[in-house]
Amino acid sequence: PTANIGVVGLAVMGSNLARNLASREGNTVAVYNRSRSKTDELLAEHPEAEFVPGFSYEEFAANLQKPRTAIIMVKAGRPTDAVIESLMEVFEPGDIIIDGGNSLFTDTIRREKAVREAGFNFVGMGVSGGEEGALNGPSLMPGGPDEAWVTLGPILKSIAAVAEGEPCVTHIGHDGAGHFVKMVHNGIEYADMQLIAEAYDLIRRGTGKSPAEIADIFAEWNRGELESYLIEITAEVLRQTDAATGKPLVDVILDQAGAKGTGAWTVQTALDLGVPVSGIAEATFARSLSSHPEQRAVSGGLPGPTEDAFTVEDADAFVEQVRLALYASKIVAYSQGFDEIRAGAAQYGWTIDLGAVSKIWRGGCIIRAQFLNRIADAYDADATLPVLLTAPYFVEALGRAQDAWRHIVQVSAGAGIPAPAFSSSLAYYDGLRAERLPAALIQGQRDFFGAHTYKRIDKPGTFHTLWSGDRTEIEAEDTH
Ligand code: NBP
Repeated sequence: PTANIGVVGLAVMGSNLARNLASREGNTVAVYNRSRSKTDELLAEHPEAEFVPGFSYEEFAANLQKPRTAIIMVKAGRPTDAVIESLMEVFEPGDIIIDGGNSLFTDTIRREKAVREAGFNFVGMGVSGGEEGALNGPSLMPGGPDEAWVTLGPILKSIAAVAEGEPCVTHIGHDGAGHFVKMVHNGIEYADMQLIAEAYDLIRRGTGKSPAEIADIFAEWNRGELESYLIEITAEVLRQTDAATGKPLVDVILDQAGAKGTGAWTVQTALDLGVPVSGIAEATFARSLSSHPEQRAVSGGLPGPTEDAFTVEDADAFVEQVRLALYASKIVAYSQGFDEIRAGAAQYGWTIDLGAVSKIWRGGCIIRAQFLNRIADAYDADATLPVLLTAPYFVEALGRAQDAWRHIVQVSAGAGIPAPAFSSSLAYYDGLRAERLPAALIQGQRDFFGAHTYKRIDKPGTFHTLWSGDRTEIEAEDTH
């Protein structure tokens, strides 16, 4: 056996990852694909790479040094289970099976348990950055046993993206921790994209600037605290002209956003954990709303604001207010995402270093940004920070932005321009700040119709008012 690492599944992600591995000093890569043609293609197109092809699972296993270490890059779901089962038949105890696909973290928890009980090591690894990342340096989020990390760590460090001199990979935690963090990463990506889209829409409709002019604004923003890959590519998309019509490309693209489901997973999981990720949820729902042409077709005639369409007196000032609203909302969205990771770790018994997570997202992945350094600083200063946005740096930034943020939310509501992520982020912020919430009234209602009881601000215990009797208060069993 000559290979120190193997890849199963040679579609676009697997073949790019295999090429990345093969290009690094010290790696010899065993490759296998169910249908032979993909393996033949990879070998023919990349004679420079030191691949050791196998044409059966037996051959693939025989080509690997022990402990055998294999990364699976096949379709998530049943195909991944099928490959794991096949590898377990030809591997030996102590060998390491890594799932690099986009698996749901609960599947990873289930698989890790089954594979471990059979004597193997199982690593569920989030891989971010798409095809380009897989080839040139992804952000990697492996979860699994410490034992596997000893062998795997150096290999993964050799292929990961590098940000500020550090490889974008860290051992996230046990079993499903890596795929969980990758899921939340994708959810944050949804929120970030929606916020940028709202900013563009408000500027366009408020100032009448062209997409090309707005591209210049985003390019300018990319030189400041918003510097990020998503802001950078937004400028490029807005600047693109359609060859067929001569119009801005953004004006000929159908306004229905698709989704592959990881945003929905993030929100579903947050609901189960009781974590308000309103920015991610609104972003996911906004894509859903856009994708219902039949509903939108019958809704165009709904009455809008009776006041005249909004006029912006000072376009430069307005653009700056939108920038501040975007930055503040982005802080909220990331804070909520990290809150979900914190809650997930508590629920599933993972120890996750949130600062390390923010650092490995600085390169290779879609949400790579300057901003992640500020998050790392916040967790460096206080690793147990209960709410990320209460770190001093963010408090200052939110304080600086909040008047503009409130103004933009008012203006968008007044003008009838939807800004669900801007406004829900502000509502979350004000909800956190509130000294008293109307939740007291909700507890009263719950006690009225369901005897769900309430606690008092002035003494310990659990209480119930005899609503259908004489309305006196009695001490009650805690029925939560
Ligand atoms: P696909 O998701 O399109 O899967 C195709 C591969 O799965 C082929 O190699 C195919 O083999 C193999 N496969 C299937 Br389908 N069923 C199989 C089975 N029962 N046994 C063995 N192999 C089977 O490939 P991809 O687009 O390269 O994505 C790979 C993984 O990476 C997925 O989980 C995907 O969600 C994830 N992904 C991540 C990103 C990202 O940005 N992180 C981007 C894209 C994809 P065949 O050639 O014999 O049909």
